[in-house]
Amino acid sequence: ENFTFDRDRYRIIAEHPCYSENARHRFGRMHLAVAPKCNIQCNFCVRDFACVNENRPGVTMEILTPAEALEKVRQALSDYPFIKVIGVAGPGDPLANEETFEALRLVRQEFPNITFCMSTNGLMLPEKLPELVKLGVATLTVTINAVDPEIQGQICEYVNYHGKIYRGVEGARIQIKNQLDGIEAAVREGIVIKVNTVLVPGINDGHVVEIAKAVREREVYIMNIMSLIPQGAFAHIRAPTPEERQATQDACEPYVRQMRHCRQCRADAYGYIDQDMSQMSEERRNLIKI
Ligand code: CLF
Ligand code: SF4
Repeated sequence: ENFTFDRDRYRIIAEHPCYSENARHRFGRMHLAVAPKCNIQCNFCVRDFACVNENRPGVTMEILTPAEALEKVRQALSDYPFIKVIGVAGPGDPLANEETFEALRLVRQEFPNITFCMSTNGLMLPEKLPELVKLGVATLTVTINAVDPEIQGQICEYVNYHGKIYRGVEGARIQIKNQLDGIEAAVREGIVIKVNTVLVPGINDGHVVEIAKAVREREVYIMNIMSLIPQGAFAHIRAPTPEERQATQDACEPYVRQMRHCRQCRADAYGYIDQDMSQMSEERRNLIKI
């Protein structure tokens, strides 16, 4: 039993372009932009764009219904069989949108073995985990920008938890607890966890190693430190330099494996992570068809 599980886990990681550096040129992913709503307000996020916790901000993208998402998956998996991962990464928070679950239910009925991935701010993770397990979500990203509520309170303006608004430090306490409890529970279910951290100079740059230590204790597989894209309430903060980002990654490496090849994909990106087909002409897309 354990052998099968380990073998599955090994294959899932080896074929995942974000979890495995070697997979990035061989295997692709497809994001389904089915999740427009968010339940928190990060200070670097401008609504109508995409969740900056995972995505590069772009022009407003088309939101798909679950049925449209299924059709897109059918087409893509038949034309581009190198796509091994179906993910939901916004443009809002996947767990705050019922359509996420509906879309994955539809896809799962037709593709029993495809890897499901998701990227979330973690606020609803403890509650939604049973549904994720049922759908067979294998890899999950939780964005943790601080494990100290005083710091997270400066990064997130408010969280909307069960219909109530909690501001600053108060909201941060709820979110951090749910992120860490949710990760522990997800790891117990065999889900392979990635933690994304947005590096915000002057706010969390001195604190990222503490995040790495906290996630190490919880058996997180890999950490992805991303550069702040200055906008919204953080428009006045500069982005970290590539050297600063690398130094932070190096400082965290002793605690948790570092992903260094993230492309900050769009919430509707598909194909290889280095070659987003959502931004290509049909002519170029056809050239890649198998
Ligand atoms: Fe998508 Fe994210 Fe899954 Fe990858 S992206 S939900 S873990 S399948 Fe990958 Fe893109 Fe970086 Fe994300 S390169 S933004 S880390
Ligand atoms: Fe924006 Fe993502 Fe933060 Fe929600 S979790 S406020 S979509 S950056």
